[in-house]
Amino acid sequence: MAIKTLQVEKELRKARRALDDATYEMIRHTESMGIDTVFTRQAKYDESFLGIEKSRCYFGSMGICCRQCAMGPCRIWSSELPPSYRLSTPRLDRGTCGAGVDTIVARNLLMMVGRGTAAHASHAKHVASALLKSAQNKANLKHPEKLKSIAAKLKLDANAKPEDIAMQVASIALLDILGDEKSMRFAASYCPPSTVEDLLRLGAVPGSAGKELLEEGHETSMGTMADPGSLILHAARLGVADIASLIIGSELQDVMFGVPKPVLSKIGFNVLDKNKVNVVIHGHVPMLSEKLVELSEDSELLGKARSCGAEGINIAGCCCTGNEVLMRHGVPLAGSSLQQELIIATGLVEAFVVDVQCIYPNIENVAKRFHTRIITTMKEARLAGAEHIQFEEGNEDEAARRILNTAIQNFQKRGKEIFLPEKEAVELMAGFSVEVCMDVLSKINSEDPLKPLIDNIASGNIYGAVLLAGCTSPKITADASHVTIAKELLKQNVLIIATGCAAQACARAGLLSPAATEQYAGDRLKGVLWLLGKTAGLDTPLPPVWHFGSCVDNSRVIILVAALADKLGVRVKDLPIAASAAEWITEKAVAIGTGSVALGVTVHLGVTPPVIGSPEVLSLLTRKSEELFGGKFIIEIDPTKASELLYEHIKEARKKLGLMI
Ligand code: BF8
Ligand code: SF4
Repeated sequence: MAIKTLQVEKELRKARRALDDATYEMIRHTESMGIDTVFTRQAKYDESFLGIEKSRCYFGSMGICCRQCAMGPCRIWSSELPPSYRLSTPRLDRGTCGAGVDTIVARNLLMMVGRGTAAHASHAKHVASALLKSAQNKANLKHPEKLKSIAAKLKLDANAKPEDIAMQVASIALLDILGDEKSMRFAASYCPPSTVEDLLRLGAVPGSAGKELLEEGHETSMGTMADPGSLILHAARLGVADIASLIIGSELQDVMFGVPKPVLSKIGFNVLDKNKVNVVIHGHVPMLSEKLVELSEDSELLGKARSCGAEGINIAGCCCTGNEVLMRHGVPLAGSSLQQELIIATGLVEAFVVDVQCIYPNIENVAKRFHTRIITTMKEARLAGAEHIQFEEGNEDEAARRILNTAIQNFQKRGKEIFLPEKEAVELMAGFSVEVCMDVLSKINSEDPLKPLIDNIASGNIYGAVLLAGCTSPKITADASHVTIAKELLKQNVLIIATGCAAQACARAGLLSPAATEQYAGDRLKGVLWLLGKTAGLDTPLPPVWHFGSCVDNSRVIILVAALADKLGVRVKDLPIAASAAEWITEKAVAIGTGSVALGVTVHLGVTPPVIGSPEVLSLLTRKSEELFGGKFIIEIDPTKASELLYEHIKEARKKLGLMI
């Protein structure tokens, strides 16, 4: 069965490369200019030559390739491989060292989870170090309330001076990331006690993220851990370390930059302004971008922009850094990770500023065709030909001014090759957070804010909730899987929460607007969204898809889910909820997905994971994990079928809880 999923992917992407009309138009525009993008490169893998498919490597797709040592690389024979592969590969079910297919697949998966966790833990480290520095400098902490709530979770004295709490919180966070600890305090403090019990029993409570990563590096080195079960258990432990790292990053960013509140904004290439200096910010760590947003209204810089003939400075976001500044300031989004090259190809970007993660190396090549200056800002993510303006905790002001000055000076060099698609930018509402939910709910029941939510779930007005998370993928029709799943489930009164590029896909399809509630939500859900909208002081319903932020903000959803499980006295696995990474791409998505499964969440994957070559690993992830952790992966490439499976999962949970089905 397994390899069929690769064929389904191919059929889906043949239909259309991107669901969004504006993206589609930009792809055609770049093709007409001979500019190479992620979409054209993906298409090359679909070509045939003399009847031979130039497909992606099937060994890699199935996870059955090992290049851990110089006796290899080794590739394992499988009856599922296409004939040409079978003929050119020795019929061996082991590598030269004797590693079997299950070891190789499990080892490869653990390494993916490791890299994803390293990315999030490194992000968390930057944020914790910045908080520590602010506390040491006795800098004014803008959001002491949030700090108090973190202190309460960590069982610290919430009434101590803010800088003392900040110092303790940051120190605990840094120990969780780099210390030689037995268990991560953020994991143990934020997960429901029943989950912590389960994880302890299974040996899946992580030491620090760094310690787990060190052991992961050791275990996956040649000739070390060969037991697939132990490798997968370590992946689960690292996944939990990943979730704890998300919590650190997201919670501490709220302390420094504020808890998001509902904001109205837009998404689309047309948020770029022909009359202004356009600066696009892309990546994940929002510390420098916060400053760029602030200084885009600085009178001295605005004066300089005007003297260069521009009407002002326009900041637009891309991917998760974009989500961060959208959530806190309403900064419009130009696009998601997949659109990064297309954004530059509008010819309207003076500076494309990147921090870390999901940055395509090819942006340099696209930028060379225009006047756009690519500026890297963090030591972890440099591009050989780009200008580097180093951001360090504490030099934000200076670095941001240099960047904006560079962009302003570049405005006059803008060329004539400007192109914007016809489709206008789409309006959206973002800025959902746990605090916002509790605030609105407490207006309905101040004594017990979760009660109205639970009552509506119990009655079936909210049949369940699904988190759409992760990336958008060119391996299928980009955006289409998220949007299909959202629309199908909304009809069935399932509330949709979205983060990362998935939220942006929903936004492009108009699902983040109150008007979408009328169009797509089932009647019962519509009633709840109207009630919440009115309670929040709006004269519209809330949108049917709630934008909960960037990928690190998946932690917000975990915190909400933990609160619900706690309140109901049930385990996370018993709740009528699920998650879907329908178009996942990155190792980070694998880490978050694995961590979520370990916490008891069922996670759908809509792009074939590189584990299908091992029946044992496949079974561990899609079946046995449910017995052990309560959560499991569902692999289904067709989004309509995936919606049915997610709905069935929720229905089953409702049945077990004795709720109306
Ligand atoms: O961390 S969804 S493509 S941007 S990995 Fe990357 Fe995937 Fe987008 Fe945000 Ni998340
Ligand atoms: Fe081959 Fe074993 Fe070396 Fe992997 S570790 S490349 S399976 S010999």
